[in-house]
Amino acid sequence: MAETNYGLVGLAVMGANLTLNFAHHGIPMAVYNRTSSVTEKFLAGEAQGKPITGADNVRDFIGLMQRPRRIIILVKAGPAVDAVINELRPFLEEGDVIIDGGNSFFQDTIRRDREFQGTGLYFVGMGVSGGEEGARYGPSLMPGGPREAYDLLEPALSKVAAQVADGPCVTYIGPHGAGHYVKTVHNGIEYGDIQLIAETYNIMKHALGLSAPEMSEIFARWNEGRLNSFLVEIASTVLGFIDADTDKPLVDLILDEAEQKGTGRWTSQNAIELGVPIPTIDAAVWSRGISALKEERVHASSILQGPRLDGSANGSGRYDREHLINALESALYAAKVSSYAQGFALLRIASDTYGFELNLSELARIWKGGCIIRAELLNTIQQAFEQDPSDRPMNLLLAPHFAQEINNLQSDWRYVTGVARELGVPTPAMNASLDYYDSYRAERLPANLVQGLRDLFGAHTYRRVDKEGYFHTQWEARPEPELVEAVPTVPPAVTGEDDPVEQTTETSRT
Ligand code: 2AM
Repeated sequence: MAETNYGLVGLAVMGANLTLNFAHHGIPMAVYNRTSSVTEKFLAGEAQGKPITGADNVRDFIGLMQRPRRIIILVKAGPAVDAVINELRPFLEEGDVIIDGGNSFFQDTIRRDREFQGTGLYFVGMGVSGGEEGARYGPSLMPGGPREAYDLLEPALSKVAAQVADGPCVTYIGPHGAGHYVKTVHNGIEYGDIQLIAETYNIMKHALGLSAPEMSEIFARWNEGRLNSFLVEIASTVLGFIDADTDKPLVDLILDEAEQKGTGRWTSQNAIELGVPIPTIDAAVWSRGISALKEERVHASSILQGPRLDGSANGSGRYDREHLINALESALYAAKVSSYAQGFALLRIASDTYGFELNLSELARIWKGGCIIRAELLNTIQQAFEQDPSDRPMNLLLAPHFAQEINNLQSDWRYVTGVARELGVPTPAMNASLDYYDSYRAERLPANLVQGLRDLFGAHTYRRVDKEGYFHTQWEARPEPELVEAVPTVPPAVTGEDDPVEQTTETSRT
């Protein structure tokens, strides 16, 4: 077999397909899997006739590669990654690179990067998006870690990544956990996109009583325009699929319980930690959660009332079909832009917080191909963030192109959310996107009253619009507390977050 520097550990679906992708591009591969029968089967099957060799133990596997070795690990995220690293470590030599291509939690990647520092070895945490198909024919790759390790990998990664008009869908993301962090947020954005598409379908279904094949055609038409994207395209495919056994649209036979592997939740958890609002992704996460409560929902549907959801609104001619379909297209697009604005705002803050040095324009570029959220819209996002730092929008909604578009679309957007409310069709993500937009553009929010309430019950202080400083007010004349006899068994007061705290700031009593 030809000499190689490249190896891969973990021959499940993603690992096997990525190996075939490397080999297809003329990069010989060494492979290893914990269960050696999997390796044997792969070598005798799909890998036949290709420059792929394997070993049934780590020592021999390492011996198949020249230095500096570049070993991709594609095993289940979590302890398995550490187990594989520990197995490989004794055999690695100065300059070798380990690349974790799984869906690892970015804090684990930061820890592993730290553990590799000073060892002469390199650790790269690489997000891989595009599923099985992407891994085989061109994924979007998000490698993070030491720059010099990336430079070593760049020629091969550029070949195996998806290719778009302005280059391969790979770039150096940033140090330590940057790659896995960006992959996590990518998945969060994907959750938002999927939920928005599902809600749009649901409104269409209930307001107009359209069949799945009819809606398939509408999504196909939308895919020709500004909504052009992989997810809208496959929404059309799924809605148009007829089940051979029953001759019914398959989508109508699929149980309405959405599952999740956790990356959407990680995105929400991290955003909460950083105090960055990403309500559309949050809504997508909890929507999957409530969908999983199928039995409870079925029970509740017979007790809790709302408008009838039988498509009869269409029969009554309540909504003009063409008008509503066009408005739905506008609403889906506007809601998606708002969701991306949130996602990119999170990336910007996280980049500052964790020192990821993210280039937002480059992220939009490498998401244009290979990955699940690939879409026409990313071109415009890439351009918006390409500006000089002084012209770069703080928030995507402020990019002149998007601001103008949304200003024009918002009446459709409001109409659609109104229709959903009227019919009792839940649209958490669509509403969250609109609420984000309305909150972000609000010169004044009711947080003044929030601050007033907090100051009354907890002396938390507030600031004023007309004077500098922090203030506390004695809001009401309190009766003198009555003296009570001391009771020996009174438990200590539990201090909650919003209980009074010691004032260190300037306060003024009015
Ligand atoms: P296996 O075939 O031996 O189970 C997805 O589960 C991939 O990760 C599989 O290739 C699996 O190997 C591998 N994997 C899971 N846990 C592992 C571990 N602790 N050590 C090594 N490989 C592991």
